[in-house]
Amino acid sequence: MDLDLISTKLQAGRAKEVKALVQQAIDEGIPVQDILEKGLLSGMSVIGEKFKNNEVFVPEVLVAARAMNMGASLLKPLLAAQGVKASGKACIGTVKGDLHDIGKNLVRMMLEGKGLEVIDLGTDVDPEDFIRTAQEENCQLICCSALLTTTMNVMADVVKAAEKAGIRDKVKIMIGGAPVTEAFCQQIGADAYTPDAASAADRAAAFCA
Ligand code: B1M
Repeated sequence: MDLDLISTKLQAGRAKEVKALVQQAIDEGIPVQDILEKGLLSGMSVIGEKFKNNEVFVPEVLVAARAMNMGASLLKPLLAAQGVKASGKACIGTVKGDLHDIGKNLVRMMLEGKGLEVIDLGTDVDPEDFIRTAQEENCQLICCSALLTTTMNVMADVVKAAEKAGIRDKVKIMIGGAPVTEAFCQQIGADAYTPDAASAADRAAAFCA
C-alpha cells in the first residue's frame, strides 16, 4: 500500500478513511514506524506548512488533527508491543495556554510503549498541577510539551515550581515540542530536551532504568 494515500486523506480530514487505511497498512505488515512517519506525520506536516502560509485555516487543521488521532489510536497497542521495557511513572501535559496535543499524545503512547505508567494531564496544564501530580503519584518524570513560542516559557515555571516544592532532585523534567531546543532546555535548567516522541521514550526509559 502507498502510504502517501494516508497522508492525502489525513490532509483532507477524512478520519474514517484514514483509520481504515491505517488498519489496512497494519494488516499488510507495513512497519508501524513507517505508517506513523510516512503516512500520518507526513500528512500533518503538509497541513502545518499550509497553515503557516494561510492556505488552510483552523477548521481544516482541526479535522486533520482528528484524523491523525484516529489513525494513531490504532498504532498504540502495536507501539506498546515493541522494544525494551522499563518501569516507572510519568506525568505528561501540554503547558498552560497551549491546546496542541497531537505531539503530546504521541509521546505518551511511546512512553507507554516502553512500559512506563503515564498520567496524562491533558492540555493547558498549570505548573502547579504538574508538581502536585508528581508529588501525589510519586512520578519520576514530568514531561512538558509546548507548541507555541508564547507558551514555552511556562516550562521554566515548571522547573521553578519543582524547586520551590522541594522535589527538584526527585524528578526529571523532560521538555519538547516544535519551538523547544536543547539550548532552551539548558537555559531553564530542565533535564532533557528530545526532538521527537521516539527519542523522548528512549530518554525516559534511560532515566527510569
Ligand atoms: Co496551531 N500553531 N495554533 N493549531 N498548529 C502551530 C504550532 C504553528 C507553528 C502554525 C504556524 O503558524 N506555522 C503556530 C505557532 C507559531 C508560534 O508560536 N511560533 C500555531 C498557532 C499560531 C496556533 C494558534 C494561535 C492559531 C490561532 O488560533 N490563530 C492556535 C493556538 C491555540 C492554543 O494552543 N492556545 C492554534 C490552534 C491549533 C489547532 C487547534 C487548530 C490545532 C491543534 C489541534 C490539536 O493539537 N488537537 C493546531 C495545529 C494542528 C498546528 C500545527 C499545524 C500542527 C501541530 C502538530 O500537531 N504537529 C502546527 C504547525 C507545525 O507544527 N508545523 C501549529 C504534529 C505533531 C506530531 O508534532 O506537536 O511538534 P509536534 O510533536 C512532535 C515533536 O515536537 C515532539 O514529538 C512529536 C513528534 O514525534 N514533541 C515532544 C512534542 N512534545 C514533546 C514533548 C517531549 C519530547 C518531544 O518531551 C516531554
